[in-house]
Amino acid sequence: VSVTLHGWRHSLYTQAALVVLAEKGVGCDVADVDPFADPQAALAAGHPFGRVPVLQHGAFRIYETQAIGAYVDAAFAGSALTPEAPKARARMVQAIALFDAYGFAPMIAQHYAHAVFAPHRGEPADPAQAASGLTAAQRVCLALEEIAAEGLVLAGPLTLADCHLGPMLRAFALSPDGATLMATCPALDARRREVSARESLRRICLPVTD
Ligand SMILES: N[C@@H](CCC(=O)N[C@@H](CS)C(=O)NCC(=O)O)C(=O)O
Repeated sequence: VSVTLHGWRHSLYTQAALVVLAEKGVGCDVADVDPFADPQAALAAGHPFGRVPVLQHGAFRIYETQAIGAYVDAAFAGSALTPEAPKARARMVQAIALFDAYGFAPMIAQHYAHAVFAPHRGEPADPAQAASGLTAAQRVCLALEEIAAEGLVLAGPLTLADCHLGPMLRAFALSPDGATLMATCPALDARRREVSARESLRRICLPVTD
């Protein structure tokens, strides 16, 4: 049964899903869908909100990156990316959920997009967006630092939280201001470096100019 990920190589949610697939050792085709250039293509790929990624496994289609990760982890052999212990499992879900709810918009859509991605690609960037994203990112980094320092997840064995946050934190720290903020969160920053160095991320997280 074939596996296809509909996504865009610069989409960090697409990268997060690809990291899960890579860490599970699941081979997949990538169907290129740039939701910003072609919103219709993302709708056609099966995402009712016109975003990426969308996973297709045979006749089964699923969107929302956390759901894709949980499905791939449960449906395929390979090392488990979900802890057995209830507290660690709950922390993993919490880290992903809090990042999606409070982290992605300021850290990625505002700060990374306007401080790193757009300027490096010669696209219009708004420094005010970059600045307000950085301010809002402080609370998110502190919340994730508390989780990493506790050590149930974002420490020890790789979990879905590392796959989800890995490409995001790597991207955020490409900005000098982002890196400076991350450095105030030692457990989180150490984990960010460790996960960024994995073979999967080195292959999947491309330079912004590619
Ligand atoms: N909640 C979604 C978010 C996906 C998402 O926001 N993807 C971005 C790219 S990283 C996107 O497709 N944006 C297109 C748009 O906002 O029009 C998930 O978890 O997969």
